[in-house]
Amino acid sequence: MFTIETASQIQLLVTLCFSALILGMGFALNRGQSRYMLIHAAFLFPLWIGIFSFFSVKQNAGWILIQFSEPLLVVAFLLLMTVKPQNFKSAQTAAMIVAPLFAVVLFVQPMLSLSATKQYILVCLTILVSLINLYNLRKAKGLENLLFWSFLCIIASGILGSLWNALFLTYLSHTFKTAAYAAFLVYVYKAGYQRLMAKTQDAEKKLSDFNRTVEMEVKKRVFQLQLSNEKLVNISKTDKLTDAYNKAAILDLIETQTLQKGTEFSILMFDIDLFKQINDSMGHIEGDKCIKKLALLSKQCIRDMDSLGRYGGDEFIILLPNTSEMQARVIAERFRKKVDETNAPHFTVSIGIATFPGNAVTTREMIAVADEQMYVSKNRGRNTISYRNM
Ligand code: GH3
Ligand code: MG
Repeated sequence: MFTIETASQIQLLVTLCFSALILGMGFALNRGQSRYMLIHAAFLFPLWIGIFSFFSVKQNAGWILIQFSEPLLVVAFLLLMTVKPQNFKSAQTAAMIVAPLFAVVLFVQPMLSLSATKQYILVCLTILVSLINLYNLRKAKGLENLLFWSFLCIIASGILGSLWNALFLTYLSHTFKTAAYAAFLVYVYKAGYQRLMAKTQDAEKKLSDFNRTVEMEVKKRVFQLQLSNEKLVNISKTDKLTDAYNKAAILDLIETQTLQKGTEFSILMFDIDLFKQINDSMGHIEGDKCIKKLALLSKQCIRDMDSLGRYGGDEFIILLPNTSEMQARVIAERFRKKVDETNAPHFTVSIGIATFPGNAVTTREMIAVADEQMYVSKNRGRNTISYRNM
């Protein structure tokens, strides 16, 4: 290991420690962002020279690091300016770009052996540019403030360290340099953390947007499924030819009525008279039309709360909730007359009435009574209504 005086040892140690910290933190907080990682990679160089200098027998490596530590930091500043130009307005940008150039020349000048006058001019220019920066510093906001302070400290460190050869000034220079590194380190940490937070928030927003879209899509699908389910249920309950309930569905509805306590309801069972003759004389297609017409007439004669079902062939049932036998007789008679008015072809119906609970108390019994009364009507010469006396 080479031997250098205490002041330089401190300077080397500060440069090494901060380079390692900035490098590590920059890489950790900016993973995946190649441009920022490249900037922080600038600190790999002093770190490498520093480590190398400890194991080198020559003094050169340590000296090179000491000489170039400030310019390296300034280069990192410049790189940051190029990445975030929107944060630096024109005047500030100009100052920030010109100042580092002077700073670089200032730090390199000890090796150039300039004359005293040229050194003096250089120092004056550096001070002037630093003052411009100081003025800009008042306007800088948030994190950029830290960068300006760091920059001023490094300029001050350079001026103090390279012009006069007094020991206390050397230590003061190192103090400024340490402050510059510390401010830069805080900037790297805060800016990296902010970017990380912004990235996380962005990812969270995208995730919640995605979740909302999925939720809406699921709701839409569920609604469509419910609709098609309802359609399927309706299809399974409906008679294709007449659009009335089919046998199973009308029996279910009657069953539901019988289960209600304290209710009274009636059913009308009816069948086209001599329908075979219509089929035989006019054909099945005309026969179908008669069945359809009968269903239509039935629907016109009943209330919204009533239900029409096709029991089979030319046989139908009308369910009349909250209807006594007397009321059912009126409805049945009105319906019989309406059918009797049909023409081309003219046909009639025979109707049987059953009332709950007077005639029957179960679905099966209700059907049996209505069927029995319908055949009573047939036997009485058709085109009539029949009911069992209670
Ligand atoms: P009744 O007065 O005793 O009822 O005499 P009917 O000739 O009407 O005798 P019945 O009710 O037993 O005959 C019903 C006929 O209806 C028998 C069948 O060929 C016919 N039929 C059953 N379903 C259909 C159908 O969907 N369309 C057509 N066109 N005819 C049908
Ligand atoms: Mg018939």
